[in-house]
Amino acid sequence: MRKKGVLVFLIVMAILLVSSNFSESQSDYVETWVPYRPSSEQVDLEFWMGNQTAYINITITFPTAGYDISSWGEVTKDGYILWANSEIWHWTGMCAQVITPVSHTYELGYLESGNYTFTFKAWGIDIKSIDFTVARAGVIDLAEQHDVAVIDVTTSKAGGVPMPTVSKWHIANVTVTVENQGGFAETFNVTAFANSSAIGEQQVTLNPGENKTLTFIWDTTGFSYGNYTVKAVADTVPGETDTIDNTYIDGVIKVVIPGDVDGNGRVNILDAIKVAGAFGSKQGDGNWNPNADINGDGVVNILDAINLAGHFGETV
Ligand SMILES: [Ca+2]
Ligand SMILES: [Ca+2]
Ligand SMILES: [Ca+2]
Repeated sequence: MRKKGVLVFLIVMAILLVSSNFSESQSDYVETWVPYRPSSEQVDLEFWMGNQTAYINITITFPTAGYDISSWGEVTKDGYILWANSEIWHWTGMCAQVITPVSHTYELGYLESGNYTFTFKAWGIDIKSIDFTVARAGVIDLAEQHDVAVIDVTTSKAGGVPMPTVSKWHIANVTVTVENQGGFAETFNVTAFANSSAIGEQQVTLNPGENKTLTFIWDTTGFSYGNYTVKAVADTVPGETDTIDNTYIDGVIKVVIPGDVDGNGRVNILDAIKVAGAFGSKQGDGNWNPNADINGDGVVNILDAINLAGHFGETV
């Protein structure tokens, strides 16, 4: 009897315990926001540099839509250690059962060269860290340098066969691209040359990193027949040390008798055939031949044929 009494007592106690637990969990089960910490597997960190500024992209993948980030935290820095302490919440009530990635970008600002660690925290606890290296060889210098450059020169006769030719008394366009590779806004002159003769000069103002394309029109009227090296020169700006890139040499272009399309020194039937072959074409067309555009107006038409006819049989 005594044994049985103990058993009943235990059963009653067990029932009471279960029911009290049940009622307790029932009463506690309210729909509310509770602090939440993701696991490191849920967090993806990616370091990148842009415009001399360091950034960390973070993506947290939540298992449902029932999460909220009230604060991503401020980036804090102590030497080579950086961190941000976030505040993340989980909704205990009903929510959409969809995997929900949430992304953010931390701006770390300007960092000196070195090896760094960034740690993402939630509610003061480390969740995930990423190590990264900032290598600024030359980059620091760039920001402190004055450096302009000519990065490309091309003419409207580029691609002419067997060499680019421009008819005397007519024009070719010389297209010059200049760039500010330094850290200061610069205003400077750019001069295009045929050999040592200036074709034209233009002033340009460029912000750091900016580039601009300038077009010079080379009128060959005052130029003798023969080969010319086309180049462009950006004037050295105050404080500039890298001056080699201020000059860009495009190549050789030949000033010829109007109509000497192939530049062999005589205007003959072979030149006429080349004009005929490009007749009706303009820049960009399949049969476009820049040399056949004798008057340099961007199309090969009757005006070019007339020009050629006017000099037919001439030799240099
Ligand atoms: Ca330069
Ligand atoms: Ca010829
Ligand atoms: Ca033409």
